[in-house]
Amino acid sequence: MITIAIGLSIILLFVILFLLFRIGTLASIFRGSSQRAVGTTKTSNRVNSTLFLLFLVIGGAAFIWSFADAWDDMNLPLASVHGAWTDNLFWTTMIVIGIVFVITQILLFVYSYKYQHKDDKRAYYYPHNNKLEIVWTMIPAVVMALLVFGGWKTWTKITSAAPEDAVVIEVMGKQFNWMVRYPGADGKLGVAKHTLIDATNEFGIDFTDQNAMDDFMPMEIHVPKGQPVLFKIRSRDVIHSVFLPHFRVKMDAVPGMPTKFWFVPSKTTDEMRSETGNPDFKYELACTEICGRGHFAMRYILVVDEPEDYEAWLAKQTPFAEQNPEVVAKFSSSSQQVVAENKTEGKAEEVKSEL
Ligand SMILES: [Cu+2]
Repeated sequence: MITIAIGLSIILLFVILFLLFRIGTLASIFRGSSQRAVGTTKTSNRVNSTLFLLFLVIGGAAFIWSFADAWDDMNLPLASVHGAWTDNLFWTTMIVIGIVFVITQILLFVYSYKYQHKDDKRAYYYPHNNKLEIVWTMIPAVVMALLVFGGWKTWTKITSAAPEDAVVIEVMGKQFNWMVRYPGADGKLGVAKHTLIDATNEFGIDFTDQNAMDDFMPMEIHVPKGQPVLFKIRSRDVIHSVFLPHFRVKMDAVPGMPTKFWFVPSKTTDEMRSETGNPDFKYELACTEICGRGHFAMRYILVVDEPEDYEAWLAKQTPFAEQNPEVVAKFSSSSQQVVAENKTEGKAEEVKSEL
């Protein structure tokens, strides 16, 4: 309510200023001011230049307020190794462009006020200066090149191939929830095909593939602290986006194009609870692509365990095939034709899931 009232007051202020400006302009026309002929009046210049200053003050205040208001959301506690590199890059860029932004905006609006039209003033004719142009072209070019180079180096490091011993987890987005699959004891995800998706087999897993027999789908993601975790990401319908803000992980889930992201969690959920002082703290996997009406509901909990707790959790999980023998039975009882089809098409899928 207060926000609406403030918004309305600001709009009203601008309307009043505009009306004052109009009155000033009309009054000067009625006075028969000769300055009207050259397309300007004293009042309009004064009003416009003052508005520039006003805009600088209000805009500056809004700029500072937006930062202050969003500060906690922008600075979530960090829980991954590569997150420190990302944050470093983000803040370096933010500080450099922030300083330039503030200086240029102040100069822009203050000069507009200072050098408003005055009849007794003439502009200084200064058409060209090579040295000045070289300086103001080279400095931004070098700074931008350094920022881009830094970004490229960090991006290369973050998107390098995952270590061999990474914990592999498949994350699949669909309207409107995430589904997660672990490869089980063999460490290999079974082949999945979109043609096999139905109400009982939401991943479209091909149970003629032996690697699929120990795959399991938990209700929460568990990962061990200090070990690399590789997300193999896909989507079943539209574009979704995997977002784990505390880990600085963000990667689109694109239908027909598997993506991946690997990271090393550096703080367990319990450690984060004591750091934030919030006993209910939970890491969250959110969708950060507006993917439809139920987008807001795409939330999945991620738990970072100490390695031994993670092993204990793993040992408690039951493979999907064991829990749903009737789904697997459909594969064994179906005709040899299905098996033959899978043999040929399965290869292509396997290549994809290796990505
Ligand atoms: Cu989504």
